[in-house]
Amino acid sequence: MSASAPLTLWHRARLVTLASPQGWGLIDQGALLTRGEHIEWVGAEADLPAGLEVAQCHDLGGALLTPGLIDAHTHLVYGGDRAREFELRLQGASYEEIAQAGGGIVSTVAATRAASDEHLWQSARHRALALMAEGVTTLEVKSGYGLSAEHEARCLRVARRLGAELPLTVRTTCLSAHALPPEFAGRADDYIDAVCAWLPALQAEGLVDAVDAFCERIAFSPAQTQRVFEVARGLGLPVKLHAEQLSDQGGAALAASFGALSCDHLEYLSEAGIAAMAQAGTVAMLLPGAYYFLRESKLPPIAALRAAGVPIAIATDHNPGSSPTLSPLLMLNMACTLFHLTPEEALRGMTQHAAQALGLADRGQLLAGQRADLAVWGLHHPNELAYGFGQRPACRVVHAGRWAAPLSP
Ligand code: DI6
Ligand code: FE
Repeated sequence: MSASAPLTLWHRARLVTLASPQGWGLIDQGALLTRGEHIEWVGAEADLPAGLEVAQCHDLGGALLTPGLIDAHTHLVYGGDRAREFELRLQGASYEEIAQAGGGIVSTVAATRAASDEHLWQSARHRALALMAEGVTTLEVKSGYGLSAEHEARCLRVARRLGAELPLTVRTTCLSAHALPPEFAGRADDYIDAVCAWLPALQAEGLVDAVDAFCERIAFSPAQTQRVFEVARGLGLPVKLHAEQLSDQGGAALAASFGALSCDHLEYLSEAGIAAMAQAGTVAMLLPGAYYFLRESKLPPIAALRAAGVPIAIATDHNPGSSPTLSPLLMLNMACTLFHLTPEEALRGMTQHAAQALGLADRGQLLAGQRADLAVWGLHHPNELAYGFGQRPACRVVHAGRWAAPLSP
């Protein structure tokens, strides 16, 4: 924070601070002072310190002001689509059957490898803009559709470019252990060796903030996952895991033993997995879009996660196969209707707890010292964020203390 940067006042707003562990932290007729990229003061307008020298003043006209949304689990960079696979699933084929028959993730890998750099960039940019139009200011982007050193790097470079060219913070995650590419058919351990070998080069190029894997019957075993995590640990990179989505593999406990930032999906999470996550301070990242789109019926153990004090986060899981949504607000709605979260838990899941899932302590609440990443909504009460679906409320975002100009798709 630059102490000499001028002060900016944002006033006539209804603030949703989420400042305490419980409650919205509503401040009617609130105001916020920012200096450079950071929040300097939050409170009731009537309590603004006297004698301030404010360089700029934004009248928000009574709008609702929340922390910028954080979509902490996406697979945003890929080629092609899976609409045909959707039809097959509607006719009765399961996600696992399609994957085992050579469809699923590896069909997106083929389309991604065949896509030009320009196509990957334009399509990812378009998706990022759609998320930003619903309040997103920080976005996690995973690789995992390249599955070779060259194509994983290509996808991660697109992710980095999103952060460089858009008013958006991007955190990248290397998910090379997502599926077995065809050239390694029948040689999963050899593929894991290859992933372990290219990870240091991806990190050296500045492309990796965290490491993820898909630990599942149709993907990689706990032992293979562990090998990738050991390399991550050696490089000082935090880990997270697609765990217990379709079956209980004990992945959550494994990830927790590596101090994972988050375990994601968790429909089949066991009591032991919950205890391990609680102990390690690992966030439970729930993905209602994938649960809905795969027509799952086994709910993640929400009540037990709450009882154990495991922080719950929510994300879009945007990807072409299991969650082709670009609506974070729809995810808030589904977190309530499908997963029985309260609207407040859902919003906290896409702000404060999502920040924790990315290892970012500087965002997710409206507090002095946090980054000035804000979402300004044409709504009256924060419970409306989860209540409507498909309504597209008026929304503008502020990134690092500045209005993000509306960008054309
Ligand atoms: N679990 C998911 O839901 C996504 N990846 C994963 O490991 C789905 C990816 C896809 O089907 O393309
Ligand atoms: Fe995912």
